[in-house]
Amino acid sequence: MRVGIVCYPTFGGSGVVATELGLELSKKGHEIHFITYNLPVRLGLLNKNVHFHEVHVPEYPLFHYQPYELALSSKIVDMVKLHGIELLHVHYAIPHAYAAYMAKQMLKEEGIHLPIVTTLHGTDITLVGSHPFYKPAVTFSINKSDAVTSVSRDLKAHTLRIFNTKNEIDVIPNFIDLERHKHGFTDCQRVLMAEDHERIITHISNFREVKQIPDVIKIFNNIQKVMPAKLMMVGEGPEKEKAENLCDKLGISEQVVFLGNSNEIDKILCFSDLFLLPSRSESFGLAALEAMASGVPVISTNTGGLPEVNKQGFSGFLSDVNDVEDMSENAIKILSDLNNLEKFKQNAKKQAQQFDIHKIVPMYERVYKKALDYVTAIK
Ligand code: GMT
Repeated sequence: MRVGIVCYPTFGGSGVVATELGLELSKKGHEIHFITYNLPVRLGLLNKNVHFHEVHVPEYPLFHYQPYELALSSKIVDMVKLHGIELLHVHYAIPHAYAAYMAKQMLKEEGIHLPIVTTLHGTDITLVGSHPFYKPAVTFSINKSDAVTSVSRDLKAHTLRIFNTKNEIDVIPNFIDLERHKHGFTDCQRVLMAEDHERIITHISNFREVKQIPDVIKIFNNIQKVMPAKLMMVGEGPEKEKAENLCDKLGISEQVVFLGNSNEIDKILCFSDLFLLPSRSESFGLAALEAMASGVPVISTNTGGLPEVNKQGFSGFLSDVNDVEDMSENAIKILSDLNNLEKFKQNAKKQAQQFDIHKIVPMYERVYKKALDYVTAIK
């Protein structure tokens, strides 16, 4: 099948899922066309099955806001016509599902019927999409999609609660390529980061408020009072400076390394002992799944879709949002005994197997087929 994928090309989870999905589909023989404003960060070399079409938004002084969705819908129309794209899969409702609908209508005028599959990722529903400024447009875009998927049962329930949706929503969880996270101890350059006797704690995110970055620092502060430890902070975002200041105030700056954005997440996770994700809201928590696939247990909150990913007392522990004391105690419980730590590491890997890319991607292929059949039947 020739599939167009629209996504954010950044380090965010939705862009990562879209890219990994496209790459896996291309290995299965589908022809994939990424349509977005930059080369997606996890997209390597392009080949006969993987194409990238950049959306340009010309600057014009009259526009206070440059009209990205206009440029995107025009690009979709052009690429569908040029490459014979048969189905469009948009990741993140805003503004992608909206632009896709416009493209679909323009193509219809020319007798081309393009099915639209929309995947809801989280903040497009829970934070941004439910804002009164966007809600009517998001509701409309969801209802006009030919198929809608959400990355967790919780996100589906959330969507049904706050939007007047008429469409069926298929839950397709995020996935992981377990082969990529398979590494022997010798592959891990642990010595570069910490001494043998130090435990390595990791957090990866976009450093937005929703990630509760100060809680990450406070939990680590409690851990390092009990055992020698280092904290790896991976990512960039608005809360980073505040985090650096908090480390300074707590006198732990020497033990905290801010690594910035990284394309080598698997290498960092390879030498990590524990992953912290104390988010206020999280539709799935792809970063936690990536950690588990590398055998890193997870201390998280119990919000949103996290209980569908991290299993209490097995792959890690879950606590109420902001319960720094409970999360610190659980972290110390896992880390203080090496046998216990090893058991949690093995369990984390086992739990990640549920989300094996080879189990999940066929679910998307079934949704594509359903959307294609539906559009063919009604045209
Ligand atoms: O918050 C992020 O990490 C970025 C955001 C995005 O849209 O890229 O992530 C959302 O989608 C991910 C992939 O489906 C999920 O794993 C994240 O849980 C979700 N973020 C939130 O719900 C806050």
